[in-house]
Amino acid sequence: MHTETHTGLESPKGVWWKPAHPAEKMWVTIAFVWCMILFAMMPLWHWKGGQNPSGIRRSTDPASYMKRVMEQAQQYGVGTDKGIPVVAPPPGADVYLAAMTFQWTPVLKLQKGKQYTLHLSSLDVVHGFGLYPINVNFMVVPGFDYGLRVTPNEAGDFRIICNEFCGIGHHTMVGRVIVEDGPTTSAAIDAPGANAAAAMNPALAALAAGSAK
Ligand SMILES: [Cu+2]
Repeated sequence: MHTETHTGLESPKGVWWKPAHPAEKMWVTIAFVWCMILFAMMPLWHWKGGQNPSGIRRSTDPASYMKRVMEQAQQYGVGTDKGIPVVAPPPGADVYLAAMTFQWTPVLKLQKGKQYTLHLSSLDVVHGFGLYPINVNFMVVPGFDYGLRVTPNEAGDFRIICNEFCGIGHHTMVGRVIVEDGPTTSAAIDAPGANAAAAMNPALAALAAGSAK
């Protein structure tokens, strides 16, 4: 039993020159082999994991991104939902979703089984796109436009939550994605047919208008 006491100033007697116990050698070998397996998994996950973003990313600024969101509301707007524009872009379209303290704009109506390019960007601080109750998470960063190729495989009324703490109203930052089985209708909207672009938050509309790019 090791009964000797020592302080941090006097180092304990070394034993490194004594041969290692076979069990210790065994554990070192297992740990090393495991390290090598994990090391090989990194590039393997990159190619085979299927978790990589689709690679569309470009830099942007809040004003020009908001301008795209506005244009989309003018083009594909189908109504409003609690004052937030609802857009129903056709399959294959580029869909622009903006995050800001403390809301997601616009509400998206998509069709099940069709592919879209979902663009995400923040107009202020870092937010997190979390699709509830499905496990989809993506960071939404100001100044960058991330385009993800998505194909909704389930119809339903989903909520987007923010999973990156962004301020006092973080917990109220809830967005909405409606996935319909078949062509989109105006159901489940407060004001079908209302001018979606006009419903845009005036401060945001001014931001987009001010960009003039
Ligand atoms: Cu947040």
